[in-house]
Amino acid sequence: MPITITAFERSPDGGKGLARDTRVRWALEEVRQPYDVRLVSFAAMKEPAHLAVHPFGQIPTYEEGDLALFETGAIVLHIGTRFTGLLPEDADARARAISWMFAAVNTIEPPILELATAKLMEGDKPWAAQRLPLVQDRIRARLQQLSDRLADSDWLDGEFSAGDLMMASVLLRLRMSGLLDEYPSLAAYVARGEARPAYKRAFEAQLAINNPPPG
Ligand code: GTB
Repeated sequence: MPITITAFERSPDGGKGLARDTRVRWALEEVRQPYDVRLVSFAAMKEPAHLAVHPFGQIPTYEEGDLALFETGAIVLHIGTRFTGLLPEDADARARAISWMFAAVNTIEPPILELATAKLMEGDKPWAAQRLPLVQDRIRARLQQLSDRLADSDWLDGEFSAGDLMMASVLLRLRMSGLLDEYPSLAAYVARGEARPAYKRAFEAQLAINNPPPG
């Protein structure tokens, strides 16, 4: 069944791969499934046709036959369940990988999003300078715990899994803030993710749309 995902017509990051379609592309590349991309503008995201697939009017979405999904955690979990290569066969190992996926979107990503909000949407508020270090410290607390758990392992639980894909994707967003580099083992962990051929293909595919070569 052909797979179609949606992505920004033009991502605000100009092709840095930070929009969330990259993690879905990465998952599809890991399991070697071809996919089509439907590009949507900010205006089109709020139109009924897109809202029928994504109730919150966002990207990415995932369509496969009659199945339409939103939320990257659910999409990557579906890809990992439907195809081989992202989730361990062993039931317990699979459950642990799924725990890491939830940890990525439910425990690590929220304070990272808070930082983006604090900088982009609240930066001009009189209390912004006081709030920012609090938000940064909440992120640091989680990064320290994650770094302690990762220790000197390559991946969070044995072989690379969808748990690592989600975690590395979430951490990538922190790089520009400098916070990731405060935790060298996590910076190296993210770099290992980025070095995977599947990630590189996903990154190049989104770059081709968001920052096409001239001419
Ligand atoms: N929880 C949802 C999921 O994981 O799928 C969140 C989806 C989401 O936030 N989508 C964003 C969106 O559609 C794009 S990825 N926003 C438009 C809207 O809400 O109207 C978030 C994003 C956007 C831009 C950058 N960037 O430029 O660096 C990074 C991340």
